[in-house]
Amino acid sequence: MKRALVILVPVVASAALLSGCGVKTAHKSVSAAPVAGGTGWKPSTPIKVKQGDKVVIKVGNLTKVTHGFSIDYFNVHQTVDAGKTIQVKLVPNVKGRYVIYCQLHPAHKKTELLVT
Ligand SMILES: [Cu+2]
Repeated sequence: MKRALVILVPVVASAALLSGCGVKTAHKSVSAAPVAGGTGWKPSTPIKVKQGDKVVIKVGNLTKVTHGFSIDYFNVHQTVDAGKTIQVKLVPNVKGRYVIYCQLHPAHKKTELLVT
């Protein structure tokens, strides 16, 4: 996973170049929510997007505490307060499975961004 950080800069740069070029926008939503035995993401299935799409993820929080939303590869590290919604935008230019996790709670169940 060390290698991902090295590749990150060109990915972000090309994402900026692509925006506004008629790229398809994919709207997704996921929320931090109570699950059996703790906190997880709803839906818990991977968020599926296509390589090169402009992805807008609405991240909600159905719990009573602040949660994090992180995807290391795309340098996403945000927080969403209880009952609030944030928008996370990214253009995944590399296919793969990327872990989505809460950086505030190690026990928070993870999900994935699946780029095909
Ligand atoms: Cu959390």
